[in-house]
Amino acid sequence: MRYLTAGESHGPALTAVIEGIPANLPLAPDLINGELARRQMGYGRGGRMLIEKDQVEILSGIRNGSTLGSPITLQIRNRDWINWEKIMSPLSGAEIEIKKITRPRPGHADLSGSIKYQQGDMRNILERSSARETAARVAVGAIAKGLLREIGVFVWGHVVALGNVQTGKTIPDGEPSEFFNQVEKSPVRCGDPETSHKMMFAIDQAKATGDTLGGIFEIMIAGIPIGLGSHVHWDRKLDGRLACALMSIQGIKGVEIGLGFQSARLPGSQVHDEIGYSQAKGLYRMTNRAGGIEGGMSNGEPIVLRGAMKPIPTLIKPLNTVDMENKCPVQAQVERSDVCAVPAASVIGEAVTAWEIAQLVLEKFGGDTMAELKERMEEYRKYVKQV
Ligand code: EPS
Repeated sequence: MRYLTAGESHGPALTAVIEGIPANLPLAPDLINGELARRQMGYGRGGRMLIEKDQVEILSGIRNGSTLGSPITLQIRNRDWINWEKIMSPLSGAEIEIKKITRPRPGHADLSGSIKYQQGDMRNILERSSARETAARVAVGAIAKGLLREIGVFVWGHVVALGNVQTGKTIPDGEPSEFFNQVEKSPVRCGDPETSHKMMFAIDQAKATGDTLGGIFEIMIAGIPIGLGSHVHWDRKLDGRLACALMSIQGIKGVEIGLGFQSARLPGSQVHDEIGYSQAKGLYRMTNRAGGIEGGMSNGEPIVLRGAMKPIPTLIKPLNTVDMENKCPVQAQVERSDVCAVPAASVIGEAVTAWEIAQLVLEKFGGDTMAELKERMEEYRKYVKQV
């Protein structure tokens, strides 16, 4: 399985082409639109989210509500395009004078990108480095989530920290869906209502001072059988693949799995998960500090990952920079932007990890159709149970 996305933030549309989804996966546009709407929500977003109402158009690969096995093309139009048609025109000699962006924002792709691609106008970099691109990845991830649901795998995300406000509430063992119902109700996607309010207040404060806020989100993936990924080669390791997926989201600066960095500070006896066996459960772990991954493979426990997002680099009270026209000190470009996008990042985290898991499932079990995939997984699950 593979996919590509294309599109500029203020261009006509975002597009994704996906290859390798098995045939006969039921897929309604509403399933994708629901995920797109979740990504757009979140306290702390800027004016752009009032303009956009992301809706997917399916251009290929799905017929009568079901996948065909052929490449799937998804398109999400940018409603803001009508305000940018001239500035973003693909034609040369647009009649309006285009104001070049020459004051790179510290923390953004502006400076390195403009040097690397020899662009005098940094808009030619920021349009593609913008996190608008993640709308396409969430649409792709919605399909992966749909596939995983069919085989009993569920992916959830929530916010655990925003600036220096942290929630002490962790995902409960067993049935986490009630906890995640609470998360869906929170404007900052936090499972604890009291902390949600504190987080919203922190966003208000950052906004009032022209600043931005980062945070940490957590992803949980349940229902994965033992043995996804592999210990035998570096690029087949499940943890490596998931970390890469999360790190590829705009603004992510760190990834943890299970105890993560904390495991480096604790003795082995407080890090590793002891193994038990019962008739009812089969083999199981007494704790899940490894976050469901050992030796680059799933160990049957839920996978738990965290992503740390830096504060958005477009500040209303801008940082110091250099004007690339004359190398004089100036203040960075101020573009309309969000104050905080961590709640959205948790939805994007679900999407990119769901894609990676779906890909690994197909690598292990193969199948041109959903029926084949389900049958092979069922057989394997039976085998694991009787070990
Ligand atoms: C972004 C800047 C803002 C965000 C955008 C990401 O866009 P604009 O410059 O048009 O106001 O709103 O995010 C989205 C458009 C989105 O759909 O998430 C950036 O610089 O990364």
